[in-house]
Amino acid sequence: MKSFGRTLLAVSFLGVFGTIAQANDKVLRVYNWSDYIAPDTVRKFEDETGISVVYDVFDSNETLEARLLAGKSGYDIVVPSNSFLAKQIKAGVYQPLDKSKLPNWKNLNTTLLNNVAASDPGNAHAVPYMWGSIGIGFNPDKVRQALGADAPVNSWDLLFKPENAAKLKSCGISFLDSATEMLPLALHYLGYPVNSQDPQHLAKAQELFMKIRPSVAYFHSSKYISDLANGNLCVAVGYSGDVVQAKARAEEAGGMVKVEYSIPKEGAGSFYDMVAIPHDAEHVEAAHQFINFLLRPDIMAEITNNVGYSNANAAATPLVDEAIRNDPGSYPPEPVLATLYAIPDQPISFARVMTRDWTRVKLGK
Ligand code: N2P
Repeated sequence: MKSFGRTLLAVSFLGVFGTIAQANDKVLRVYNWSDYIAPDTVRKFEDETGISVVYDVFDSNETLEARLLAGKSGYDIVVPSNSFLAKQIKAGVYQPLDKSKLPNWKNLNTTLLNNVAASDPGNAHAVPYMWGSIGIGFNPDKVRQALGADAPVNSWDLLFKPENAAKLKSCGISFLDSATEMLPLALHYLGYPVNSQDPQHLAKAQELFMKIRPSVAYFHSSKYISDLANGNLCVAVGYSGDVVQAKARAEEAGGMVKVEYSIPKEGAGSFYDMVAIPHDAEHVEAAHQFINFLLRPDIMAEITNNVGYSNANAAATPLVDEAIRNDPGSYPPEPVLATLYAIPDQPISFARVMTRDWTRVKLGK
């Protein structure tokens, strides 16, 4: 009886621990940008693998980096932009990928892989996911009402000339809330190198924003999608695919509100967002399974079709909706591509200086 009891105890003990071990293997914690996946991507992965995904979102590299540098993030998959990746790799934030577990790696666009190898030599730590530009999302009817038929929607003058910003104030202007993306935009507009660390250049960039600050409704990196779609904003400096999504939402709502995206003639910032596994991830096997799943052409094409960003998967291109492939916001033509600049990769210490200056811009003092 006694021994039966002990066996029972041992069995239940094993059972409990077996369940815990299994539960650990069957979980994946993902931290991705908001509005950056198809509605059923995660469910499909869960159905196919039996792994349950905890899916959280952020809307700026600054937020993600704060989580990563604070210590254990708790995530198995994160998606930094290439401008943040290199320094995070150097800081030991990521583990190398086990490419033997990523047979779908072969689907990636090799030119693009070479480009991102500048931030991650040998593509050892990260997989390119999507890329895009930071341009102007606008409501053509409202902008023309405020500035006339010749409104310079193809130029950053639309926002950086205080007289234009003042006329747009009543219909709403927003900027992204990201020092590392918005200050280089002002530097570029002023003709300074986008990666300038010269305090005088930075002061001028700050001044440019200060002059139009009274006309800005808000600084936020995701809210503008619904505000553009609902007609609550007339100009938003935003991410290409997010504006494409705003346009799609406005059309679905009946098409009363019009939304367009412009890459200004002076050029715009571009980014590659990269999928990586933190060094202290607990579910490394599941993380590789998820990355390999994302690298499937059908899965990747479905994501692009829903979020409006170009992906890095050559094999997925024929599966991308023609409307998206022909949308110059999502897939800019060659001459426009040539005007894009890479968002600079700044050391953590200088990024802090930029964040301090940006906080002053937001406060308006
Ligand atoms: C998704 C924004 C992703 C692009 N909402 C910025 N890296």
